[in-house]
Amino acid sequence: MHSSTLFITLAAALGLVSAAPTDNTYNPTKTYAAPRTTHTVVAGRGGRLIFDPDNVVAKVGSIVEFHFNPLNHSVVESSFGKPCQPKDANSFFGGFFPVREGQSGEVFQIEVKDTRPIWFYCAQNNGAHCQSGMTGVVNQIFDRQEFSLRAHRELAAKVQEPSGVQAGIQGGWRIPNPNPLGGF
Ligand SMILES: *[C@@H]1O[C@H](CO)[C@@H](O)[C@H](O)[C@H]1NC(C)=O
Ligand SMILES: [Cu+2]
Repeated sequence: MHSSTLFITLAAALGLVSAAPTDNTYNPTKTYAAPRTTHTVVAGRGGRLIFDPDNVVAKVGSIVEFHFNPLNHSVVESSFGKPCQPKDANSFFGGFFPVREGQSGEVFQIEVKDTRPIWFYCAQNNGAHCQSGMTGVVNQIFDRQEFSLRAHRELAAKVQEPSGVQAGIQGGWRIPNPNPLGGF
């Protein structure tokens, strides 16, 4: 065996280079990032109708992880101009998280897929949570005050209809809390 062939064969065996690309092999056109940043948001912190924090700055590819305090909150994706309603058929919805004390054993994670603002609200109509200000945003455009979270809340306060939900959980991952001792 020629020595360079031997090297390639050994290197392939050791996983240093891939021999022939198959569907499972390393794909150089894809980004294999380091562990992703997770931004935690707590719904209902302190028994209040809030998301905390409600204004998140998150890089593309990072995760926003919603935790749920009492009593029965939810999270749905909306749009700036139409608060308390799903943005469209693909908008994420984590379902409801009834919890009497502490925090729900489950969280809802979404991925930040691009740099556009992501508006969200709690769809609990028992107490009109969204209309009362239980809304938030990821990546607000800070130099456009007309599209601020505060302006969005002013619109939400005027919504007469009940908040909308999706038919089922979608657009993210509802999973057991990966860090149950993390507080909240
Ligand atoms: C939580 O709220 C949703 C929506 O209002 C409701 O359908 C569900 O029954 C509630 N769950 C509990 C346990 O109260
Ligand atoms: Cu709520």
